Amino acid sequence: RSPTPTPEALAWNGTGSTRNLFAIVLGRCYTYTQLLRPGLGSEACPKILDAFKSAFISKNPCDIMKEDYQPLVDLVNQTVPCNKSLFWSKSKELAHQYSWVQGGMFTLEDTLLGYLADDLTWCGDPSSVEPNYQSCPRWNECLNHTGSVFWKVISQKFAESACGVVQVMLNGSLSKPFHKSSTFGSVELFSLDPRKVHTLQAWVMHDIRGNYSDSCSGPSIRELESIVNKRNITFTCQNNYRPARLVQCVKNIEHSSCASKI
Ligand code: NGD
Repeated sequence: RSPTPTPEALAWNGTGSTRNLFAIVLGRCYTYTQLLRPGLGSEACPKILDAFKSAFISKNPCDIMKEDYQPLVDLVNQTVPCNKSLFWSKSKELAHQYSWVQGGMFTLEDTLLGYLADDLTWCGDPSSVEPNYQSCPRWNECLNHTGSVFWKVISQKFAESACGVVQVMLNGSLSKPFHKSSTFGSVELFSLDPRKVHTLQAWVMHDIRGNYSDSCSGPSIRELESIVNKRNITFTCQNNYRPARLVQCVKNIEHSSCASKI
């Protein structure tokens, strides 16, 4: 008799799950709840890992629903203080550097759920109880994608809970700093609650070695302004918000825009 063949995992076009995925997620959970923000309670970490696994293990990675992540989301009730939410689009590195140095602001990745998953790749396979380490779908390979659904769910929750003045850091070195199809433009912006959020402040940051351009008055930011105003939220915009520019200056200290203005 021939041995039973092991079923082949589905093959996708993107890189496979991050090696040691579950150890990394569990470790990050303890780091966050025990060292970075004690008070949230680290006892829940094993349950959080289980809920994360259950969301996608043994499932087709292109067939994940928002509901699959709901048990995970329900385990974490973390609120961000008013005036402290920082959204970003195409400016991840600077937004994270700024929020780390500044200390009091929260990007999504400064909250537990975002911290657990940032920069990781994960997906399952219908024929296995392990993550698929060989390949995962690319973001644009399918709609109900394991990773993109996760970020949609937690980005929406993050934006829904924001209050007071909120900030968004955008990339002014791109011809379109604001994209309606980005997660910020399609999920977060429309999840802000105008009864709680009175102002959206945009910081349009330019690469320090790029040319200066007044992106705040350009068509892309005007489109954002009109969406925000229609939602009854006040809009303000600043080119090269000085505290974030000073973070860029750490690596470019000789640049003229880094000179003291005192
Ligand atoms: O096609 C993709 C792809 N598109 C986006 N991303 C992708 N990753 C792929 N492998 N393939 C991921 O989303 C990538 O890690 C990017 O760094 C990240 C954000 O995409 P970007 O820069 O276009 O900005 P978005 O507006 O779509 O999203 C940023 C906002 C921000 O306020 C966070 O609160 O939405 C939240 N977020 C969404 C998606 C992913 C965060 C992340 C994250 N930390 O990875």
